[in-house]
Amino acid sequence: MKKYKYIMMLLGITALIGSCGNQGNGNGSSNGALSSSAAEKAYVAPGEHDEFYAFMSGGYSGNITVYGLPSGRMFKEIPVFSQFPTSGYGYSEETKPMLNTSYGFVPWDDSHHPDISQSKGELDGRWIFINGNNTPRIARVSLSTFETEEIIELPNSAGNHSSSFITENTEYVVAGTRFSVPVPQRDMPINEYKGNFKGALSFISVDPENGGLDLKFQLLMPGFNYDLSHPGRGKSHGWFFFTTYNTEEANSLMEVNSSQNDKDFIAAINWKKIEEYVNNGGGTTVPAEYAHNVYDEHTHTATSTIKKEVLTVDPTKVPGAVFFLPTPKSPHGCDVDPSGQYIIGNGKLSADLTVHSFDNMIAAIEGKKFDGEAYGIPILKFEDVLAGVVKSGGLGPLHTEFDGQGNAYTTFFISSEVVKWKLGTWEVLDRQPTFYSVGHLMIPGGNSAKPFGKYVVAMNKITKDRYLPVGPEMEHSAQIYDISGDKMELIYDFPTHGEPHYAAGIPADLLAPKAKKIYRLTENEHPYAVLNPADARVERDGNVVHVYMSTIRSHFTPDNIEGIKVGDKVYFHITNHEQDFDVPHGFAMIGQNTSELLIMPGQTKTSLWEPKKPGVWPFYCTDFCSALHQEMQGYVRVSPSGSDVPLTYTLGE
Ligand code: K7E
Ligand code: CUA
Repeated sequence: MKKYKYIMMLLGITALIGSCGNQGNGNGSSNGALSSSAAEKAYVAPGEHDEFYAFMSGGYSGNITVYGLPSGRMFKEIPVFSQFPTSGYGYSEETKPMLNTSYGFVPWDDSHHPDISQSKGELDGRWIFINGNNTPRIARVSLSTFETEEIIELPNSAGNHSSSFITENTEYVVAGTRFSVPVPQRDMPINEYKGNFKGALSFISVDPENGGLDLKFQLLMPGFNYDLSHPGRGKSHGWFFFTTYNTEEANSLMEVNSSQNDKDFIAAINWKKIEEYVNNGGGTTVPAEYAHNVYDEHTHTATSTIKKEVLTVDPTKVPGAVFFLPTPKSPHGCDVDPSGQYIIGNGKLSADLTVHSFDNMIAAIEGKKFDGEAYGIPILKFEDVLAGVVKSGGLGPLHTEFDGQGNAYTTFFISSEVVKWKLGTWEVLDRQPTFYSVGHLMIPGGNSAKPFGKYVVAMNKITKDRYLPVGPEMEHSAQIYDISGDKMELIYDFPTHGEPHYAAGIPADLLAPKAKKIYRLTENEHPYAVLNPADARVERDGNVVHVYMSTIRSHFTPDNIEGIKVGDKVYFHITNHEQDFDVPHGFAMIGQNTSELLIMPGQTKTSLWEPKKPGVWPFYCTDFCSALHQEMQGYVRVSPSGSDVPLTYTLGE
C-alpha cells in the first residue's frame, strides 16, 4: 500500500509539472497562488450565508460533516455511525441503541456515500442517507434536525460500498456488497469461494411520509465485488447500475488475480421488474439477523429491534431483470448522467472512459444479442451497448459528476486532475490539476436530474505540502472550482475531516428555511422528562436512582443531592427548558465512564453515573451558555454502600 501510494505520488507530481502552465504551480513552494478575483469568488463576508450546503462523508470518522459552499466553512459534524463525545451521541442512554447491531454495540464505521432524497429526480432536501461499510448499515439523517434518525443493518452483506444511492422518487435506498461472502454465513474453506459466495444487493424501501426504512428484498448475485452504483433516471428510471470487479472470483493476491479478465461488468438491474416479482409473492424468505434502530424526535429516544428474516431473490428466476454490460477491467465509479441516457464506467487501470448507452442496452436486450452468460445472467456485447469513449489522456479515472449543461467532470487519481468533457461528442474541454490524488468530486445535485452546476468540489486523498505540517498525517483536502464559465477555475481549498469519499450538495434555500431551531417542550414525550421545574425530583428504586433534572440559564434543578451510595446506578435525566435557538446546556459528572451530554432546547437526555468513591462530587454545565455559566454547577454527596444517609435534594428555594 505504501509503495502504491508512493508511485501514485510520483505520477501525481509528474502530472503537475506537466500542467504548470495551467495554474502556475509546479514548484511546490507557491502552489495554488490565486488571483484576487478568484479569491473573491470563494469569499463569503462575515455574517453572510453560503449558497450551498455540502454534506461530506466522514470516511473512517463514520460521520457526516456539513460545509458551506463556496466558503468551505465547516458548520457541523453530524454523528452517524460513530460515538461522538461532543454531543453524547452513542454515549447517552437515549442514543446508545442507534449503534446496536447483530454483533452487539458497534460504535464506529466507515461512511462513504451520502445521497439526498429526491422527488421526480430532483433534490427534495428531506433526508440524507449514508452507508456504513464495515458492519454493513444504512443511516437516514433528517435534514431539518440534522440528526441521525434511523439505522438499518444489512445481513448477507460485507463492505457495504456500492451504497447508499437512492432512486428518483426515493422509493429505495440501494446498497450493494463490496465483498461477496457465503450466504448464509457458514464455516467453509476460503478457496471454495468461486461459485459459492454470493453478492447481495439490498433494496431498502423508504416510507414516503416519514422516511421509515424497511429491507424489502436482497438480490443474490454471483460472487463478484460490487463496487459502486447509481440509479437510472428519466428514461432509465426503474433500473439500477452497479460496477463490478473481481469477476474472476479470486480470493487471494487480489491486486493480480482480480485483474486477469480484460473486461469486468456493469450489472444492470431492472428493480421495477424485481419489485413486481416480489409483490406477486416471488422470492424466498430466509433466516437472517439484523438490527433496525429508530430514533423518535418526540421521546428523544432510540429503540433497537433485531429482525429475524429477509426476502432474497435469485436473479435467474426473474427473466429480463438482470444483465451484464462488459466494461474495461476493474471499473470503480458508476455514474449516470442527468438525462438517464449515459452510464459511465471507469476502468481504474485505463486511460479512457467508457460510456454506455441506455437506449443501446435496451435495443440489445430486445434483440436478444447476448454474448454468453455468467451464472445464468445474460452478457451483452460491449460494442452493442457502447455509446462512446472519452480519450481523456488522464490516468486512473474514478468518478464522474454532471453540471446539467451537457458536461461531465471526471476525476483521475493517478494523474491528479479533474477533466471536463462533453456528453455526446466525448471531447475533452478542459482539465485542471488537483492537490493531490483526487477521489470523488461533487457538484450540488450532481446525482440527480437537475444538477446545480456552479461549483465542483474535488476531494483529495493526499494533502502533504498544502498546509502547515501537523505530524505524519494531514487532514484530507478539498478544492472548490468555479465551473460557471467554459474553463474550471480553482477558487479555494480547505481541509476536511476524516476521509470524505463522496459528498452531496444542495442549494441553501432548499434547506435553511426548514432547519429546526428548537424542540418544543410541549411536544417532549420523553418518559423521564421534567416539563415543570417544580417536578424535578430524585427517586430511588433499589440501587437504581433516577434524577429528574431540569436546566435553564443558569441553574440545574436539583443542584445538591445527598443519600447516593457507592454501588448505585445513577441516571441523570436532564431536560433543557430553554426555548431559544442555539442555547444548549451541557452536563458532565466527575469520574463518569461516559461522555458529557449536550442537551438541545426542549430536549431530554440521560447520562449514567456509577459512583465509585465516597465523597462530595461536583457536576457542571459544559457549554458556555450565559454570563453565569460558570455558576451552573452542583454537588452529589456519595456515602459508603450500606450508609443510612437519607435521600434528599434541593430545588433552589
Ligand atoms: Cu471512490 Cu468509497 Cu466512492 Cu473513496 S470510493 S474515493
Ligand atoms: Cu448551561 Cu453553561
